[in-house]
Amino acid sequence: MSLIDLRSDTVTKPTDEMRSAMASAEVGDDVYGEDPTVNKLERESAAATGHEAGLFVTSGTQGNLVALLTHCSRGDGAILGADSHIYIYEGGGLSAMGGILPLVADDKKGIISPANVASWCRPVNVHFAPARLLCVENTHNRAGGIAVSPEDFGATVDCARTNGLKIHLDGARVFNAAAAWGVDVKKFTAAVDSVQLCLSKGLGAPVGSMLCGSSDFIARARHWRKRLGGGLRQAGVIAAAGLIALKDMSRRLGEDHENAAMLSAILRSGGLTVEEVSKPTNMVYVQLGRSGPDSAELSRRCAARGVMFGVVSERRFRLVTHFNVTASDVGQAGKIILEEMKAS
Ligand code: TLP
Repeated sequence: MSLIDLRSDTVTKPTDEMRSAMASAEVGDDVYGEDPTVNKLERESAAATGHEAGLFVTSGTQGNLVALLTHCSRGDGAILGADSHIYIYEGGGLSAMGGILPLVADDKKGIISPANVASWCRPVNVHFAPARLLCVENTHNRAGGIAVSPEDFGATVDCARTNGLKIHLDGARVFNAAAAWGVDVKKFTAAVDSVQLCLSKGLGAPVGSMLCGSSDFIARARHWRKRLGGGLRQAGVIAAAGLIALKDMSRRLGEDHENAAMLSAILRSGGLTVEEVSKPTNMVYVQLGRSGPDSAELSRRCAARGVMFGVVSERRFRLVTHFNVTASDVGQAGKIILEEMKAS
C-alpha cells in the first residue's frame, strides 16, 4: 500500500538534485562566517526578499523567535493574531525567552485589520506595555492557508508604520502567497522590517529557514541565534539543499495549489463541508458535522488505507498538498475519505 501523506508540506523529502548538491557542498565553520554555501544562501535569500542581509536558522520557529527577540525588549508588546502560528504553535517562546507581552488581535480572515492594529497603539502611559512590533502571517495557516492580498497586506503594514511599529512577517509559506497572487515575493517581503521564510515546507529542503532584514538587524539577530544554540558549524551541507529550494522549488508551487483545488472539489461534491477561502493555496480545511466520525476516528480509518491528514480539532481537519503527492494521489485520497465517511 502506498502512502499518501497530506498531514503537512513539512513531510516533503529532499529531491535527488538536493541530495547530490548536499553531498558535494563546499563547507566551512559558519560560526566564523566561513561557510561559503551558507553565505551564498544568505546573500541569495536577502536578494530574493529585497533585504540587505539574511540569516540561516534551524527552523521557522527559531526564525520567528530570533526576530521577536531582536525587535523587542522585555516588557514590550507585540501585536499578534489570535490564530497566528507564533501565538498558537511556538510554545510561547516570545514570553518564555523574551518577556514579550502578546497583544492579541483578530486575524480570522488572515490579516489583522488596520483599525485593530491602531487600537493597540495606545498613548504612552505607565499602565500599558508599549506596542513595538506587529507580526503578520502570509499565507495564513489556521485561516485556511489563505493568501492575503497585496492590498490588504499593504493597508495593515502601512497602519503599523504610521504608528511607529516594526513589522515582522512569518512568511513560512510566503512563496505560496506570491504564487497565488501572481506577484514577486518582494511585494510582501520588502514591505516589512523582517521576514522568516521556510525552506523545509513546500520548497522541499530537509531543514532550515531564512530570516532576512537590514544588515544591522541581522547582525543583532545573529547574536540571538547564537544565544539560542542555533550557531551551526559546517551547515553548508544543509544550506546546499536550501539554495535549490529557493531558486527552483519556489517556481512550482502553483501545481500544489491546483491539486488542493481539485481535492476541495472532490470532497465538496461528496457532501463534505470544505471551508471557503477567498484565495486558497495548498491547504484544505474540512469541518465535520455533529453526526458521523470525528476527525480522529476518520483519520485512523483513512490512515489504515494509506491516506494521512492532520487532525486540527474534534470536528476540523487539514489536508496539505505538496510536491510528493500527485494529482492522481489526490484523486485517490479524496475517494478514500468519502468512502470512509459513507461507511459510518
Ligand atoms: N507549521 C506546521 C505546524 O507547526 C502546525 C505545519 O504543519 O503547518 N509559521 C507557520 C505559518 C507555520 O505553519 C509553521 C509550521 C511555522 C511557522 C514553524 O516552522 P517550523 O516547523 O520549521 O518550526
